[in-house]
Amino acid sequence: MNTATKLGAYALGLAVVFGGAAGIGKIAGPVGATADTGGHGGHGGEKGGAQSGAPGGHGGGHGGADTGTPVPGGLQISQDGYTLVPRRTTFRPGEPTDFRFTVNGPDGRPVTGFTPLHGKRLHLIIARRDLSGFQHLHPAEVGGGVWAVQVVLPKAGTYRFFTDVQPEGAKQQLTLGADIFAEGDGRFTPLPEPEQVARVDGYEVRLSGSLAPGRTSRLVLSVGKDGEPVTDLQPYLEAYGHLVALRSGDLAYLHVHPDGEPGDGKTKAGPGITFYAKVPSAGAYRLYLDFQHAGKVRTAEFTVHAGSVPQAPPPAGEPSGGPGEGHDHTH
Ligand SMILES: [Cu+2]
Repeated sequence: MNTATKLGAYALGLAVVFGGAAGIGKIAGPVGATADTGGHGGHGGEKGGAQSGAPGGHGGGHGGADTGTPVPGGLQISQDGYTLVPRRTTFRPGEPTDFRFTVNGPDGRPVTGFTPLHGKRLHLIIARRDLSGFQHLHPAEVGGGVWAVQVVLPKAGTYRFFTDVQPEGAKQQLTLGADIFAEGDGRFTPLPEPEQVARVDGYEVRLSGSLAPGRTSRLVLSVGKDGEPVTDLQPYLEAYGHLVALRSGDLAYLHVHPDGEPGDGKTKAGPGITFYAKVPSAGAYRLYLDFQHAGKVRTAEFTVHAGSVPQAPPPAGEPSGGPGEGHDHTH
């Protein structure tokens, strides 16, 4: 916590890494009133509405709001010439399995040089496609750029594996994602409704703040235990908390860093951990907070809606207000 390089990394990380460093500059730049920000009014249904994106825009400042938007992390298995290559893509559910993979570089060979991100050269994040079953692991490099870690996929289904890395020579931090399958019939769980409090292992974590699409939002997560605030959180990966956000529907990956770090003379060891997050669109997100207390890392999970979550229109011809045929919509 005392090296200048780490501080540098954090200065970058203070805001948000969404699809790499390219997003960072946007935060400081002018955030204009794009059509979508906070858009409650957008329901109009007038025929002019379809083509709302006025060409040209206002000066150069925006850099073309749509075309300049970086693709969120985690959606691609290959980006900027770097590719996530798993040695296996199928698991048996519930069985501890040696999972090995490489990150191959533009020359097609496994990358061996990585710049550490919050103290680790590689982070492996796993979530089931329904956003359940979150895991945050740190594989070991076993030589030649091959990474290995024991993984259990608890239930049948499709999982997304993300590697968070900064290969030496890469322009930016990369989050590469690959689908991995746990064989068998999987039942998918609907995303839990938004709640302000998450409970894990006797801890309760309270979320305040909200996510606004396209804008930087401040979130505070407060950790309590047995009704008392926790004020002796332990540093984990050079912070008091790590927050990952995944977008429901495509698992776009957002890695959010806390405001401040242990040992900077102003960041307290709880109960509140402050984050700045910028989500790229309206929608439902699942937040996963890793925090360490009494020697153990735990994960608190929240569903958060940014803006108004897009809704599909009812099927054409369905009588409005009437019960759908064959479906039991209890209300
Ligand atoms: Cu990690």
